[in-house]
This record gives sequence, C-alpha cells and structure tokens, in this order.
Amino acid sequence: MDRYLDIAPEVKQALDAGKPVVALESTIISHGMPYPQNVETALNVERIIRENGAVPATCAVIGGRLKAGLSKDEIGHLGKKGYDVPKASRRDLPVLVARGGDGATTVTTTMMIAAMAGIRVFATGGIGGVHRGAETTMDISADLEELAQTPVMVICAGAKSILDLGLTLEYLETKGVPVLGYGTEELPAFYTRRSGFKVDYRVDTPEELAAVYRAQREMGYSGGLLVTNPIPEQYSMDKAVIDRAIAQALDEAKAQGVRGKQTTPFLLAKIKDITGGDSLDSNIQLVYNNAKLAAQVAAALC
Ligand code: PSU
Ligand code: MN
Repeated sequence: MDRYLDIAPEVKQALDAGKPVVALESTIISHGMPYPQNVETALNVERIIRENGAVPATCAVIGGRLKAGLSKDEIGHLGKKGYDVPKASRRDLPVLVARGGDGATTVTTTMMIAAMAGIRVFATGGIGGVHRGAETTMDISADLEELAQTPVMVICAGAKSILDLGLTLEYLETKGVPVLGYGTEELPAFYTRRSGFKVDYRVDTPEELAAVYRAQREMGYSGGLLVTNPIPEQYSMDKAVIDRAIAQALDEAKAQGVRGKQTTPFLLAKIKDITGGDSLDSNIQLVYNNAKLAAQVAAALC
C-alpha cells in the first residue's frame, strides 16, 4: 500500500512519535460546500484540530497518489475545482491511481487511507447510509461496509434524513458496528439534535470513547466505530424547515431520475439551495464541533 500512499511529513512525524492525528475527508470540500466557504472551512477545521492538540491529515487522491495530509495549496485546489474533482469511493481508487487522477475522498476512502497510514480517528460532517426506498433501488452507501471492515473511529453529526435512518441503524447492527451517542441516547440527524431513533450506547467523555476503541482493537475486531455527536444547540435548525427542504429535494431527485453516486451530492446541493445560507452555516459549525471532539479522542488514545 505504501507504494501508493504519501503521508505528509508533519503527519508522519506525529504518528512515529505516537502523537494524536485526526483524518479528514475531502468530498466535503469538493462536493459538500460552495467555494470559497469550502476551503475556509477545511482550513479552520485543521486549525481547530491543532488548537486541541492533534495534527490534521486531510485525505484525498492527487495525481494518482493517495494522500494523508494535504498542503494549503492542495486544499485550495480541491475546493476551487469543486465538482470537477471526481467523488472517490472504494470502487474508484484503483482507476484513479492507475490513471494518475485526482479524487475527493468520501468517508469510505478516507477510512481506507487513514487505516493505511495508521490514523485511528476521523472527523467528518455526515456519513452515507441506507437511502429511502433502498428496498427497491438497493442504494446503500459504501460507508456502511467500510465501517464494518476498517478499524477507524468515525466522528460525525449523525446522518441527514435524506436517508432512512432506521434502516441505516439496522444495517450497522447487522454489520456489527457500534453506534455511540456523544452525550445523547438519541441518534442526531445532522442539522438537528434529534431523530427519534436511539443509539446503542451513550458515551460522555473522550476517554470513554478511547476505551471502547481500544477494547475493539484488542479483541481483534476488523471494523470501526461510529460516534454521533449532536450539532450544538445554538446552530441546530428548525426541524419543520429542514424536513420540508428534504422532502422537496427527494421529489426533485425522483422527477429528474437522479441515481447512483450522484444521488447524495444532488440531494445535498438541493437542500442547500432550498434553505439558503442557514443550512451551510449549521453544516460548518457541526464539522467544527466534530473536529474538536476527534482531536480530544485522538489525544486520549495516545
Ligand atoms: N452526507 C452528508 N455530507 C456529505 C456526504 C454525505 O451529509 O458530504 C458525503 C460523504 O463524503 C459521504 C458520501 O461519505 O457523501 C456518501 O456518498 P454515497 O451516499 O454516494 O455513498
Ligand atoms: Mn449510493
């Protein structure tokens, strides 16, 4: 794997010295937010991780190289090119690497790169899951399979209700992925703190999260952990507003026959259009909140 992987010098040094490192994804940069807020947010996330005592490793594919840790210029490049950078899930990596292409890593491929580099904690916004209507479309995010097989702790704000959250939890249960609520018994729904679904366990401290991760490793599990961290109260959105936007986005996706890997980016962009700046602001704040917790957990693991 090392033949294909570049670990940034600062990240490599931290890993060798047993210091805390936090992985970050790049689909959120190229596909999740508009320019220039995407670049600004990505750089702020790195700063927050540093302020909390860890080294950030934003992951991507650049010129066919798997990257754990990007320069400011590389982050700027991914942000400016936006949708022109292909969204890279597990099935895309071999092609991008062979062709020397660029790719924005999803939760799946960021977990893969983190595991190759030896990074244990990864912060993001929301994960993919089982889509509504998956009983006929079979649209289930590769993120769930990756959580089942790759030993990385993913810290997110839950999942958007563009997904079927109940089926997503069922799938994770089948795959043996622990779903932990940080300071909550309820699965957060990204823009809102509540979803009506229970998580498996409530966990209240970074040390406790570190202990669960350690136990999982020491018992020889192959898969990862999902930590769901609710958006801070002051940034959470009105449930009725966001539910209406999601319903409208789902209707438009259906009417336009959107499918496959375009589904999630299409729905995210529509929701952003419908709700205007509000949802973007919430989105940014919940990522900051996850970055901070991830740095604390990474420190607790060291
Ligand atoms: N959900 C969000 N924001 C995101 C994504 C999902 O609320 O940015 C991105 C992540 O990179 C995630 C990917 O890994 O979309 C899932 O895509 P798919 O559903 O096609 O597997
Ligand atoms: Mn899909």
